[in-house]
Amino acid sequence: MQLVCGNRTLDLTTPQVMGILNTTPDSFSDGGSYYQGGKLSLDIALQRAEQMCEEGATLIDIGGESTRPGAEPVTEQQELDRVVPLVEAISQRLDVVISVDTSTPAVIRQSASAGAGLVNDVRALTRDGALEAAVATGLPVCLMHMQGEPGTMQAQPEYADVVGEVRGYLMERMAACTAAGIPRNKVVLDPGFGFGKNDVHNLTLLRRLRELAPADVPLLVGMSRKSMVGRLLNREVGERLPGSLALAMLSAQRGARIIRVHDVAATVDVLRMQQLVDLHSDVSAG
Ligand code: YH5
Repeated sequence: MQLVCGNRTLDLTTPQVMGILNTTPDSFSDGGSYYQGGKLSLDIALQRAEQMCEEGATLIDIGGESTRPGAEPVTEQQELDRVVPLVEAISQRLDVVISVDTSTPAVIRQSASAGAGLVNDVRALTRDGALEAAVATGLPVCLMHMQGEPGTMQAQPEYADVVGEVRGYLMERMAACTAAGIPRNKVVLDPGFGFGKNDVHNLTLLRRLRELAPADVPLLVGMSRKSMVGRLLNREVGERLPGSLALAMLSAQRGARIIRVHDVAATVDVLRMQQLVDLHSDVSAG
């Protein structure tokens, strides 16, 4: 299974690691890591991107909007200022697929011009003009499920059938994309762990991950350092690596092709070990 991301092609036969590069000043998990004197430092962010590549990330996800409840809403110009220069700097220097975590049409268009290879939208291209912008780039898209809106989505998430509803939404958004001109082989689907889901919803979606997408459509998952790890294991945000690694392995085992994480080196090790076991568990190799 391959994904053509602009001028780079990802081989998804083995699970790939997407490193998170958060350019918001107020992120809960890695807040303001790349700020110096209150200003986003291109140099520091670039160094972090380089490090994640050396550690084995084949995608870098750049986000400029915080989806955490209570976060300051970001203007289009702010998002452009945070994301586009970084996309440009990374694409000129590093051999990696750049993913942009955005719902904003102008950010989609200008990131693509600056060298992005994937459009990652937690709103699954539902904003006015977003689908058209994505079509115009010719890039693959990651469509994520979310119940509600970022500010309030965790208040009271409810489903009659969480797997059926998430799958139904993802199939509907994929159909909207193919109808608009994005071919099926350029669609990635994501259940959106923690986006309008309680712990039982999240665990059910992980356990039944394979039911969420057709076998030929790759799944992306993101659980790294999220609150579900915090609640399930009673861990503060700085103590969530072991839980996050376990979730990375379990999702790869259940068919996830792209794993979105903060801790690239550790995740790459875990996935490599899993691959080695699979490789040597073949009956004929016994
Ligand atoms: C995702 O799952 N998530 S932003 C809270 C945390 C830690 C991390 C409380 N963008 C996803 O990473 N894109 C985000 O600790 C995403 N899938 C895709 N495709 C939230 C996030 C985070 C939130």
